[in-house]
Amino acid sequence: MGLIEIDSSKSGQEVVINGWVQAIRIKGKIAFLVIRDADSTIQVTCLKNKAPEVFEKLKQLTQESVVAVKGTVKEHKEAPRGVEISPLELQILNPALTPLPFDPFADYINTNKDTRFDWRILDLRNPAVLAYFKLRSAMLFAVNNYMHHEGFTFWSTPKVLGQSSEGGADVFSIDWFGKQAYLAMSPQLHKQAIAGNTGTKFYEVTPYFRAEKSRTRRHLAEFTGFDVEIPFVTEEGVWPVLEGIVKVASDELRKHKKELELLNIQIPEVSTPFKRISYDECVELLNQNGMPMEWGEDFSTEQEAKLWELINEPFFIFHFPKSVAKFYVHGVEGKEKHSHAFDLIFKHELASGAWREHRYEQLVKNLENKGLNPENFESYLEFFKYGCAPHAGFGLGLERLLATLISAPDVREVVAFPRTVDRLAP
Ligand code: AMO
Repeated sequence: MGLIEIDSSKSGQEVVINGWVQAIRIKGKIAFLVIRDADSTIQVTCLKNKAPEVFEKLKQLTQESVVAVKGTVKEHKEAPRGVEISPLELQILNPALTPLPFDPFADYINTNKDTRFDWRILDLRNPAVLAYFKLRSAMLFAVNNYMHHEGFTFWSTPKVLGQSSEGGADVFSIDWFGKQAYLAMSPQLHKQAIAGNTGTKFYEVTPYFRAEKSRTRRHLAEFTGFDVEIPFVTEEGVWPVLEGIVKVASDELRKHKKELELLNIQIPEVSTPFKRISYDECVELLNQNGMPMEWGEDFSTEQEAKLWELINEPFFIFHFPKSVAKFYVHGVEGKEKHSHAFDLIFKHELASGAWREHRYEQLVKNLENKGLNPENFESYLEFFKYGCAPHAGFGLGLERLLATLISAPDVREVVAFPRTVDRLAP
């Protein structure tokens, strides 16, 4: 039985509870245990004369051991939910070594992050840390539900590829039966293949692998992308979906009062549609506000932060220059240097996307213009030869979305076992 289910209505009943020993206090002939499970805690009060065997066993218990307790529910005014357990039997399912490598119940924000991630199995036992994952799960469930109702089909695409999916160098190479292969940096190539060739509205929630040597609070080497690709639309057709996802996520998170209270946070209200500001306007804004920037470059972290300070609500930056856009992005008709690539900024970049280039000859030119060899993209180029619908889409960084909405200090907080430049274990 889950501890959360035990309340005064169960008073007098015999129950069996399972959990971790969070605290042990022995005072002469009376002992108090605090037992914890994933949702709650309960006090077990053992009197030596009433349950002598349990009392003896209790003395050997170490903090964080796993136990099963059979006992009677008793009303107890001062206890949480007004009840405690009077034990009849105690079974030690697995004793924990002592001392623990660190105290998982200390103020986690001020505990050394590396210690916490080294001992994540203990860290995740802190209800506040666990709250991040309950929120993550609830958010994902709500967003998946939204996608289902919007008529999207959930697909899965390969994570081992014959080429770098983003055409970039930040790619992990692996050995694939004696051939060089790469871990997918995104599902870009195959999501285009699927939306363009099947006509379904594609979405996938998928790992991305990036060999970026960035040691920041926003970068992981393995993270989760929420990917969307829609046939027969340009970027204007995908913006409402992205806005919808962010809004549904924020509305869902706001419902989880217990977790928000534990983390002492509030979720910002999101109102849609988001502002749409062109790349050219953003460059002008920065130049007018003491942060000079060359046209044709990508925004640095500082420049993004400055834009956020000036605009202070989620916004799309559209019509990025071709110099910044990836090879698969459609150019803007009648404008030599602009593309249909966009970013969504919410404090920082949460998503990027584009209207894609679907014309075979133009795609080959795009690859060449980026210094990439079309021969390495032969199988991708085949996707466009036999009637591929025009399409647009985006990739949203799931950890960044969640961390932004719940004001987590670092994206690593919302990954159970983070992978970064410096971390490949546990
Ligand atoms: P992009 O490379 O911008 O676009 O990635 C999409 C989104 O993923 C998130 N992100 C990251 N999150 C954590 N750690 C990282 N190292 C990291 N890098 C990126 C960001 C980013 O906006 N194929 C395109 C998307 C598309 O056009 O559909 C792509 O991968 O939130």
